[in-house]
Amino acid sequence: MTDASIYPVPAEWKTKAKVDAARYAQLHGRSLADPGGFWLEQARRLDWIKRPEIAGDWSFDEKDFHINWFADGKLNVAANCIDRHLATRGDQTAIIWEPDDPAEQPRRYTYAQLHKEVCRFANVLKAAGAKKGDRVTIYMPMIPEAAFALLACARIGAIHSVVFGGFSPDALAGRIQDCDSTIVVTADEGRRGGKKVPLKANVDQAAPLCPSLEKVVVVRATGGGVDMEPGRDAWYHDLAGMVADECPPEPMGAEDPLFILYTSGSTGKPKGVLHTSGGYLLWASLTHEMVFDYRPGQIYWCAADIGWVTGHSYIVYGPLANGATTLMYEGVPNWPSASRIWEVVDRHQVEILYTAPTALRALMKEGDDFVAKTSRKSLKLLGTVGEPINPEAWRWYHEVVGEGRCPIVDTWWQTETGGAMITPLPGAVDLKPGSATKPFFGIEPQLVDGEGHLLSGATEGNLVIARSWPGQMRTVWGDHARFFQTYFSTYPGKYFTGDGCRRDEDGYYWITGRVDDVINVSGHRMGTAEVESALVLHGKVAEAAVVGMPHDIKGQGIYAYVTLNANCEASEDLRSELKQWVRTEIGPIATPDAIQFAPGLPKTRSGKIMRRILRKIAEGDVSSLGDTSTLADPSVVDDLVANRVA
Ligand code: 6R9
Repeated sequence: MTDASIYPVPAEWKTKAKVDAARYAQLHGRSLADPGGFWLEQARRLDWIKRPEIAGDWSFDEKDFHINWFADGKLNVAANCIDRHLATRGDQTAIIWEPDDPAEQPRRYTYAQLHKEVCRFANVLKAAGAKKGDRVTIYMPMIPEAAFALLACARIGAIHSVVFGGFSPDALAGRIQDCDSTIVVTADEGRRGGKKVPLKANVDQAAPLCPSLEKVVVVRATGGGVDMEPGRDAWYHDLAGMVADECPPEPMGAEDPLFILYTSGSTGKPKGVLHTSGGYLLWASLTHEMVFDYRPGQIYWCAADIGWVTGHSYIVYGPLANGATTLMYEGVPNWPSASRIWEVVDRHQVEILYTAPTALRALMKEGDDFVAKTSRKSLKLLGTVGEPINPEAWRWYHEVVGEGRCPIVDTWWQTETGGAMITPLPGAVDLKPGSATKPFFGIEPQLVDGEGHLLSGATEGNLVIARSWPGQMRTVWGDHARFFQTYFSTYPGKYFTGDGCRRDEDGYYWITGRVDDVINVSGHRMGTAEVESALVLHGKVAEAAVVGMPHDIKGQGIYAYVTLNANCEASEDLRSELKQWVRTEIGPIATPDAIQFAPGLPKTRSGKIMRRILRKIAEGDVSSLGDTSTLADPSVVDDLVANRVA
């Protein structure tokens, strides 16, 4: 590591930041040495109905497997995000909403207005039959009502399950069925980059597949025409007109569920990651304040979608728990032009911007002029999340976007972790482009080899977390055995992240990417098995194997090897048809970038597909395929190499 690749904490951050290097060392040290004391103290940042007297109570061992935090505490998450701010900042803006189309006016909600909106939404859900513990699926565009819906669930103790608006009717149906949702909240249509997304029509397709579903509440967003099924469907505005705008928050145990969020894993079926109330909110709020050095009054923008965990923790729960002004953006980064993000920054005087490397790479490609013609003077801090950021994109973000003045917090975390885990604190840690740097308070990362041996010093291995933290997921909805199996059985006694990681001589962590069968496409997790299942559903496909391949913008692209049924012809038309097929089955983000027709796949004699070989071929690295002698038919490899899709 040369000095040129280290970006020291700027002088004014050293003195003004909430946490400097000495304080970080002290707090991190104490969080590990006295976790009970440390976390009970931190828990005071929340507004408890009953303050907890116990912090973590957990064991990762199979015999005694359990994870609880603040279990004797009682609180309501929505009251923490809204009610407790009313006395001090009722008239402060809580949410700024920036519409897809820049010609339209933004909307603003103060905390007092947010209170009314959320109470009304909560009463609508109650009127639709929702009770504490019921599951409510939220399939919404990025409009303020999406945030209201989350908070309304939290207010009445219903468990929300947000399904990304880009998912297909089938994917939506699977997620409604898995948790037996009784209510779906949706909108007539969504908008993204000037295009309409038929959300209600998708719900209509999914609904017949979902026996648990009783009510569909439809928010009017675009005014586009939709079919309403009498008895099942109701307009939000009709119901809202009939209910009060006061709704007492439901007292919840700290370990009562807050939400389910489905995420891809190594197997075909998405997992319902369950987060609970107290520990999750504490984690979202503490990390939001410390990682972004957030101060009341600052305009903060996390440019994620509410359909992903980043939107949950860093658009809604973390910022609102901290009384922040959080910006919600309906659109995409490159429409109507590649200046859009920077224009929104200027329009709202955004001080903190948090986005994904894939968006940065896409904008970087358009050239610096789109950035240079905007001011960006308001920006003080930049953040990234979702995938490893390549140093080139990091430097562009730092030099061109931030004009060298803004630290970049590269935050490594997962749906499962609830919030940031390995991340710089901007006043405390010198930055190295591409490294998520150091662990947050309470986090003890370790690197292990394939056999689970602990590796020390500068080294590379599999990233595990050696102890529980408050924001940790608590179970896979409906399948606790799968929770243990997925995360705690590979390296007994430790949480396995599924990521590979390098630690350098300064103790900095560098995430190298997934080591399981998950690929990271534009910061979105895709299980290769999910794409494979979708492909084999097609009548002409006998078998499919999917791997990641390097992609300039997306980070990783999807490369599919497809074996056709006997007497089916490979053709360009079939290739496009299969791409469209996967798009319809799962959603646009799962569309394969390359499809190679393969008469045979490389299998071991026991029938296991050797993905290592398929990955190498997809990467174009055919000189080092390694040992192929254990294959049942080594000759298939020559055919695969010869017919690689460039
Ligand atoms: C928050 C979120 C989690 C996976 C994770 C890792 C990758 C996320 C990263 C990063 C390198 C970062 N990842 N942040 N890799 N540096 N700063 O993205 O959650 O959608 O569950 O994805 O994303 O591979 O395991 P999720």
